[in-house]
Amino acid sequence: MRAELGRVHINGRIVIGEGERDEAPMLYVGEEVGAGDGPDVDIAVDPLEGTTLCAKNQQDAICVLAMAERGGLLNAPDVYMTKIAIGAHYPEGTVDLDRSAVENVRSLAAAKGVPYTEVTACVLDRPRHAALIEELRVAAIPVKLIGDGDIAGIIHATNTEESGIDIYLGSGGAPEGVLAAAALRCVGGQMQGRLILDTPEKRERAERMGITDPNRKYSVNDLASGDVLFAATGVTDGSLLSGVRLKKNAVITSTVVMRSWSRTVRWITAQHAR
Ligand code: VTB
Repeated sequence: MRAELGRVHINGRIVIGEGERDEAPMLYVGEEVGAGDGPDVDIAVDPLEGTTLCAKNQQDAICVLAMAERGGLLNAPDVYMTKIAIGAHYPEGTVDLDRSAVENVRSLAAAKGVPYTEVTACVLDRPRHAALIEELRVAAIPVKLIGDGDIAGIIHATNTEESGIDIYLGSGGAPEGVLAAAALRCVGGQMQGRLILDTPEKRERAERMGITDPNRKYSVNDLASGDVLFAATGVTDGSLLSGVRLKKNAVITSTVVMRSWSRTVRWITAQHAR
């Protein structure tokens, strides 16, 4: 990976990666990558988003990268982030993190012109979401629980016709929040996130990473700004991408590459000799 990145004409810096400086052998936060003779860019990676999904060969384990102009990606500490996301083409402010889940679903349903019991919410299946899931179910709102992988969950919320998901709700990793925001910059959609800094240690860690307001509500643009590129490759089969296929003499991969300025979405099936 290092050798390959070395040939890429960028002056890259990992801002979200495998760990703090020197604690991981490569792709660690602060590592410089690229040949150094191209544009100054910041890179966020999640080399295996959904390790448990991969271990169990379940849907939507992906390998993810986002790249932005220097300073374009929030240097998010590895803490939880409360997230809400919906697709494009809804009026700004249709949903808001400071409203209840049911209020948001009702508002989204009104904007979509359907009964709110026909709006499907995607939530990570975790004990910490018990109250949220209960609130939705009591209101008869369909809930799709996912075992892992909220980057894919958020992308699904922007692609309702294919995924059947209208809104993503709940908390997951903050780095995953930045990566999801990068994807939304390319495909459209609204998202808000707020870091959960519930201990002095987390607040200090965030402060060291330049976060001055611990209660800030981040928009898509606050999380990923300027020109942004997002790429994901399927590891296991999923609703987003096909997984890696091992053939006798080749490995087949399926990748999506998106760019914010052109809003192009490219689907690439690649054959790698082995
Ligand atoms: C979150 C989510 C990720 O792991 O980080 C989750 O953002 C971990 O949550 O998409 P828990 O600590 O509750 O297990 C993923 O689902 C996969 O990396």
